[in-house]
Amino acid sequence: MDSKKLAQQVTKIINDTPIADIHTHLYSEAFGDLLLYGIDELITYHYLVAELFRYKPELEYETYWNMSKQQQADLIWDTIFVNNSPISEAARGVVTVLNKLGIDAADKDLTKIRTALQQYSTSQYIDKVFETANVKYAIMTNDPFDETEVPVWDTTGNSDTRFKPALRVDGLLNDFPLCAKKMAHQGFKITSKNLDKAVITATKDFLSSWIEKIKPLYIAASMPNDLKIDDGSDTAKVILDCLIPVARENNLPFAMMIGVKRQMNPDLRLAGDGVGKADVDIVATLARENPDVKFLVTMLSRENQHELCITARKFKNLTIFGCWWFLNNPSIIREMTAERIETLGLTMIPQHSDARVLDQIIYKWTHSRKVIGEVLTEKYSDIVEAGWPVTEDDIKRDVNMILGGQLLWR
Ligand code: HDL
Ligand code: ZN
Repeated sequence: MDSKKLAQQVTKIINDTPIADIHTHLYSEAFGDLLLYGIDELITYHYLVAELFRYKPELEYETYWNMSKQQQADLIWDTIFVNNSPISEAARGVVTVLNKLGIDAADKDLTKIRTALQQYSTSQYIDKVFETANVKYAIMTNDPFDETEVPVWDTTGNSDTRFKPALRVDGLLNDFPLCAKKMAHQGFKITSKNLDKAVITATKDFLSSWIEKIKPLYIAASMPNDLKIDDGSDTAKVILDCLIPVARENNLPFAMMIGVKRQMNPDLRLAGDGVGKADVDIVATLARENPDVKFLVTMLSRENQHELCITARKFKNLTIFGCWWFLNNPSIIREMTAERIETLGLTMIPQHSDARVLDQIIYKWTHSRKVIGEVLTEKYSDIVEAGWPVTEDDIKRDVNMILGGQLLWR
């Protein structure tokens, strides 16, 4: 197969393979306003909020936060899209979504775009977006401490199989006392403020009851760049005495998302988080000490990536995934996918979308499919050049393994 044909084959197969999107912040329609979608939500995505203040440093934070959603979108649209070129990854993403939905944005008229998108009902739009993105399912981020989300699980629950649950428990690491109150409110007797034996048992019972209730595909928590598990802290106790044992007892993967500097700039609210290099030895220690637990790990710092690849080579119970958040940019996706294939072959999950707004799965996967496809083509070309035949079926098998969700189950 000559290199041009190979490139065409890989591109077609990667575009035709329905994606298992293993980490998003999307919700099915049953969750009401928790499901964000549409042009104003796209334009006010927190990535673009941070960029807005860079173009308009004179803008006061509170002035922006006091605006209506539409006013915020108008300001970002004029600033980033009309008066400048929407050339950043998050800005380009909005343009890709409009293009893929067949909406002409050339006259840059936001009112016209809003009107064009009003043709869809919510369920029609969910269908349209999933079909356009060719995503088979999106794993949600379900928080058992979220006052808006909990009642939905206690009433209608989720019946849309395109949205699959994941149990996200950052609260237990970030604010145990508050979560203790909420667990008590849900009927779990938390008898003291310290993480003593009784409190750990009650917390594990709480987690197991939620696993029973929502049937998550994994348990997840994001963790700071300065995470420590050997200091006897509450964070360490929650991870070692609650989350890992509960993952083991329920035969669920434990997803650790490491490297966040939460609220580096609180004035930016959701856009205010930063990134820091973390200690990959923690991942190695947990994987080594818990060989019967499956760890899914993504790290936020570019500087951690090569070390994480090599650590994954040492532990068969460790699968690394995604180009998370600040890494979800073509230049870094390319570098990370190449070093992962070179060190791990196909035993890794190259990407997740992290979409917060439904429409984003269109652009996040259009952009990622292109880059991952280019790297795969290069790697296939290398083995073809070395004399190894690569068939269409080989490529289909491989792409479905890394992007079709198979690895999540191993
Ligand atoms: O903690 C996370 O899951 C992160 O993805 C944050 O939600 C972050 O704000 C984000 O949306 N990244 O894409
Ligand atoms: Zn996320």
